[in-house]
Amino acid sequence: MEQMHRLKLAVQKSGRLTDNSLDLLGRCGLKYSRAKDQLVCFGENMPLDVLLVRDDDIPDLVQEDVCDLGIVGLNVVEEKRLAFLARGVDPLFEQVMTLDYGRCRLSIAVPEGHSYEGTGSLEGMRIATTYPNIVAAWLAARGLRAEVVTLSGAVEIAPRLGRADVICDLVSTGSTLAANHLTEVETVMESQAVLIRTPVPVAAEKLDWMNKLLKRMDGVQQVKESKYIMLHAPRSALPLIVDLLPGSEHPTIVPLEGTDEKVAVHAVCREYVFWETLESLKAAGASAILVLPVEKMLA
Ligand code: PRT
Ligand code: ZN
Repeated sequence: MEQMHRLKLAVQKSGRLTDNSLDLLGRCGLKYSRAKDQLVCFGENMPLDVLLVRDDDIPDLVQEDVCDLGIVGLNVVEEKRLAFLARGVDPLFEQVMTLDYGRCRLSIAVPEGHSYEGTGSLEGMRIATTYPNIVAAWLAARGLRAEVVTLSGAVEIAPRLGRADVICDLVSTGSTLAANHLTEVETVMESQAVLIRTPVPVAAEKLDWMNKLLKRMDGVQQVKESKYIMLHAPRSALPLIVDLLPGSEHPTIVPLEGTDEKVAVHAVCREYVFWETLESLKAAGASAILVLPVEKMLA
């Protein structure tokens, strides 16, 4: 197939998002060849090529129309979007869907022992970050004046080096902050991997596959969250129990042999089923609760 008619999707080459992103494409049915150190994976069964690049370059590749699609952290997308706007350039990438991995938050953290009494305490401070545009917008929205110190990495040691008073960095488990004697005080944004696309109309030859890929990605997302729940419930508790089932419409109610008081309830839950939900179901009278994974779903 002609090169120009192939879809191009940018993915992080080697980092926290790489494995999940390639796994997602695999679940969408893509088979590709990946030679060691190669920058492009050629799709063998779809007219789709995967460019493996640094995550920071992904929005730019979509911006410049080198790639039609990209998978990258929302934190990077938002920082680039604000950077383009600050330069008076229209960002040419838009978020299509969240992908539910690479979750983290961009947070402000202060050195242990630093007295923090709300956002007002940040007034006049020096804040070290690799996300200067997001931090500046967050401060501006709160009418705070603080100095943003832009670093390219190792933000967590900036206070110790005297380069800043506080930091704003990505946090997932919080162990990096703890190891550096920093206390998280504000969440500036929540982030996860997202799919971005160009708002520029793609060539008709590519559009079919683009739509097909987006539908499959959506399907993979739905199935991942979905669980099949089976439980026994006293008839009297049915309304309450059905109410507690997360994201399920029209559960199946099945009579149980030998009893009129109890029924079996079967439902597809389209939201994550937490232990807390099961505990609430049990407290409402449910018993024999089973949660099963859903393999594929065709709506
Ligand atoms: O080489 P390249 O530029 O592509 O990679 P990178 O080093 O810039 O990115 P990478 O692979 O570290 O992260 C890619 C994306 O993963 C980020 O843009 C986020 O969207 C997401 N992500 C999720 C994270 C984290 N969790 C995370 N914990 N990115 C970075 N961290 C770092 C954080 O900066 C801090 O240093 O991990 C440390 C904190 O982790 P905890 O667990 O100690 O809190
Ligand atoms: Zn990066």
